[in-house]
Amino acid sequence: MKTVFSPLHAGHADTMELNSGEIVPGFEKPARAEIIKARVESERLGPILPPEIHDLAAAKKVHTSAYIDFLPTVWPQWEASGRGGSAIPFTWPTRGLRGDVVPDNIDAQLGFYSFDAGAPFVKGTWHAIKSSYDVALTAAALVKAGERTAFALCRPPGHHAGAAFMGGYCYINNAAVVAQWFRDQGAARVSILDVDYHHGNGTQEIFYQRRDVQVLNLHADPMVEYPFFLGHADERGHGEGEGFNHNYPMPFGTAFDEWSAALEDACGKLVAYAPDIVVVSLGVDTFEKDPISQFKLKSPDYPKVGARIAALNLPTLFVMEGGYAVDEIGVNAVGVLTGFED
Ligand code: Q9C
Ligand code: ZN
Repeated sequence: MKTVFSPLHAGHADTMELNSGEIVPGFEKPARAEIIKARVESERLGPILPPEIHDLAAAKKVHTSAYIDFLPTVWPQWEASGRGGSAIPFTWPTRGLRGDVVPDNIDAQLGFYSFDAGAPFVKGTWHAIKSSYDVALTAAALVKAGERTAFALCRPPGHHAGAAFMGGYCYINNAAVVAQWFRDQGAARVSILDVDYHHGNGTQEIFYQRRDVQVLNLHADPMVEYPFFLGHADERGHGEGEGFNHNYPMPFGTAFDEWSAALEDACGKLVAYAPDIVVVSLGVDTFEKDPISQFKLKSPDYPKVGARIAALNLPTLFVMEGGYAVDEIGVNAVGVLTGFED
């Protein structure tokens, strides 16, 4: 399997985040992608290719044009306001406030285009976001050209980003971008299988009223876990999209037996939908030692996940999402991929 990777992710570094009452170094850090890349090499998964550079047209098919145009302006606006550190929003246009006017102030704009304080900007953030997008589209093109599978080693991740919001370490929704791109390249139906520990709220929001992209989400119950405000089992899609969104919320402490039963059910829904292509939002924060998560998957479980996805016997693009147990992130993420190929 070919991997697409860009070193430009590394400019998105030294971020800060609010965690349990303290401002701490960001969990979503450059070592994540570097360790996965090193494991791709040591396991001889296949060649590692640089991304082709794309314009932003494909991003604007799933995000609003205003949101995408905003992203490259953040750091220049922040610097012009005389500050360093991490550009992080602190106020949001919640219920009862005006959500229809984009203010001139950069702090206000950050709140306008986000749902939380979890998508910080530093100097290199925009170029990392853009490289992650280029990585996803380049890997998608490999599958379109006839490869059975490919690995988009994206960083930053994407599944929390919606049509007009960032959050949860995510800015451009890479999985949504490539799903739409496959549709535009002639795929009749695309399934997105999101196995990240957190609900892919952005992906769900983008496709909620559509039937041409099926969204299957396995995650921690939003009653008790981030992102909290989406991801319940009764969210099944709306309008034309009704019946094409499937959520599998699971309790803290979920181990592979229970988790794989949900995967099995999701695979049944996927097969019934008969997509032309599967996009896997590949998070490995389901791991028992993940520092911000509460599931109990073990390293030997990940190849089984890959094998189950391979048994679908469909062209499959893996798009990297979360996973914060850095020491084991390479073993676990690449474990899914080698399990797929075995
Ligand atoms: N500061 C992904 O896995 N956690 N995003 C908030 C800890 C946010 C996770 C509490 C987790 C976001 C792509
Ligand atoms: Zn996650």
